[in-house]
Amino acid sequence: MRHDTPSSHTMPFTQTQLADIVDKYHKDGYVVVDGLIPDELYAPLCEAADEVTDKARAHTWGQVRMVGKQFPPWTEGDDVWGVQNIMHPELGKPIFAEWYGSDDLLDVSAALMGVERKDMQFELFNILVNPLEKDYALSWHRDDVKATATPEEEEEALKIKHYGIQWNAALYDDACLSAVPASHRRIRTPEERKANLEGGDMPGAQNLDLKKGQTVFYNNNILHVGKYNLAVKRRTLHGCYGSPPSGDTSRARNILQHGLDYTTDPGFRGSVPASLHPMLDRLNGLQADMQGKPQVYSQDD
Ligand SMILES: O=C(O)CCC(=O)C(=O)O
Ligand SMILES: [Fe+2]
Repeated sequence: MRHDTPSSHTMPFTQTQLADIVDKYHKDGYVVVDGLIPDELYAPLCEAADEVTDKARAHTWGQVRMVGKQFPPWTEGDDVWGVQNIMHPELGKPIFAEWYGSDDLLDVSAALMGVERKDMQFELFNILVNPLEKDYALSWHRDDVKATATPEEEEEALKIKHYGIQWNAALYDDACLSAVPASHRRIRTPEERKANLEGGDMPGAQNLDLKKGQTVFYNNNILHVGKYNLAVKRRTLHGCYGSPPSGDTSRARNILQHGLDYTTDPGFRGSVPASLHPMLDRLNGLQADMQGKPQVYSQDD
């Protein structure tokens, strides 16, 4: 595997282990991987996660996910279930970019997308947290296909290649996320469609139970749901990378609605690890290309 960084870094997995991870991801639509948070970053990440969560809950940081609403934009509410854009310089937590740009995470992500590190794009990085006032649950969804899609529309939408990889890395044990294994490759059955639109039990649902330090990579078009228990501390690093072919702007519909203006600040580049520079240049190129163009986003509720 080629690296843009000095050759002192070696993969934490053998090629066979990595091939198994990639196979599992394609077959099931998700894969759980151990050991992607380096030991020396774990405690500082926990501390920084608490600090930004406190700011979000106190509304001194406004880029948050509000309880009661599943998709962006989030403008109204009190309790929060996520803190957005945690690499923003105003939050003053460079540890997040350090981990976002860490070799093992980037290497596994590149392998899962089937690209080289040099082809990757800087994208989103947030933290998902437990609400404080009451339990909260999202509804079952695919991130880039509306629940109301007809079977024909769903079939078309699932054929689209996404050039991205999404992950949740749990700083504490986290059983919030459930999914229907392998549902990223097929349209919903009539029973699943009914459960999706009307609520009730989802047939075949599986809890993606993460132990502290584990990362789940998932195709965000797998049928999935988040259920949040106010009594269980959640600090789960949640983000994605892209790998769009040159000139392909399709990632914009997934990511730009989360507000990535901060990455275009000329000072930002110098504040993140060198491993992220080419990735950031690609994102900022995309943002420049999309400037002034009407944008259709993935979800509109
Ligand atoms: O809470 C989670 O882990 C999943 C969140 C989610 O599905 C989403 O943000 O679209
Ligand atoms: Fe989702």
